[in-house]
Amino acid sequence: MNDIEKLGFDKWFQDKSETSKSDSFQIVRVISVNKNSLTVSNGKKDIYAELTGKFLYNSDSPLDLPTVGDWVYAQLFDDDSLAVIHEIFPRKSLLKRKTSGKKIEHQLIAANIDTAIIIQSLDSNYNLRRLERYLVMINESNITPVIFLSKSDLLSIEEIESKKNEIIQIIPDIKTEVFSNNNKLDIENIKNYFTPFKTFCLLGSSGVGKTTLLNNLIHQDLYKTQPIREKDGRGKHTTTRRELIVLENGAIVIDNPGMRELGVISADSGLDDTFNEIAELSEHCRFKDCTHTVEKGCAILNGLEEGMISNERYQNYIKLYKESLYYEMSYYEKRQKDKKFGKFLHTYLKNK
Ligand SMILES: Nc1nc2c(ncn2[C@@H]2O[C@H](COP(=O)(O)OP(=O)(O)OP(=O)(O)O)[C@@H](O)[C@H]2O)c(=O)[nH]1
Ligand SMILES: [Mg+2]
Ligand SMILES: [Zn+2]
Repeated sequence: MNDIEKLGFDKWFQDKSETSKSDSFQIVRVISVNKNSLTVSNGKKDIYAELTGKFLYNSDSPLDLPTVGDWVYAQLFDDDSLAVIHEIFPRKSLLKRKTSGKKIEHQLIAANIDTAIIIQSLDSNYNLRRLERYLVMINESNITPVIFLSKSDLLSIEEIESKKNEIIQIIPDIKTEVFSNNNKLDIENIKNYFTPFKTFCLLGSSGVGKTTLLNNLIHQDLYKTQPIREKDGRGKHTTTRRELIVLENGAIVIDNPGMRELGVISADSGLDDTFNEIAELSEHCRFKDCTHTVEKGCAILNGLEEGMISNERYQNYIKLYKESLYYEMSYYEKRQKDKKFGKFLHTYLKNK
């Protein structure tokens, strides 16, 4: 196995590499992104990197810029101490969120992730609706999600069981693991998730213990952690940049700053995957453009009535669905006549 294969450059990428480019450039991976500079790695060392002017000139969206986890074609100078990035390699997956505000833009979280680990602490951070939001974001991106519930040392066994069961009922097909960063055995168990040469990404609110877990995985207090605020139990946003590191077994892990909010979501497959029991029913709605709010013959409303889907799930689905439609509206502002949205808005406003 060569150096970049050890950094996660697998067959999928090999098949996408172009000989003309790999002859003139080196293939390196972005391991951290700061405001004005990047760090890349060729598997041997970390290299300070910059983008070519042409690159910047040609990018008109944040999606065109390299993010942590990206593979790029670069030229190396000065004894491999400076890299100039020419092009981003095709991405196997991309984790992004939409920032709300007047103009909707994307913020990139990480690229080429195999598994996203959503961490919630079992105390005040635990929240099923937020969990669903994370899942929608991950499911949009063709990445396998797993759920880690941290700080089990703060709760009784009964409390933990009941929370875990709540999740399993709603999200049965995603692996859910309970652990405490203070328990060595738990950490040993959690370690098994981190398979060599695959890329993992730690997601979750500030203060849930992402960096503490990372420090546990590398057996060193290398990265900064901080106690949560006493008055509201929230984290202090200790981690401020995304960074990729390689564990001793070869697994690749990206720590992330805790997210304040997940932003708006789009009505891509993510929503349907996360609410698949609802999405499946929607295929049986009488009308193709059913908004699932008032229609006669709506299979979802029927399912709700018959108790096939829970009211909580339904409410959250509709909320996210609305959000996603709103997002699409502002994105395609010129296409306001879009039938689906027009109808939705019409029925929605009428019934408000
Ligand atoms: N009791 C308990 N405390 C924990 C556990 N894991 C982490 N902590 C504590 O929670 C606080 C926050 O941990 P961090 O690892 O900094 O949290 P983070 O998720 O990296 O937060 P950001 O970097 O701000 O996104 C620290 O004081 C940790 O010691 C755990 O399993 N049990
Ligand atoms: Mg952190
Ligand atoms: Zn319907």
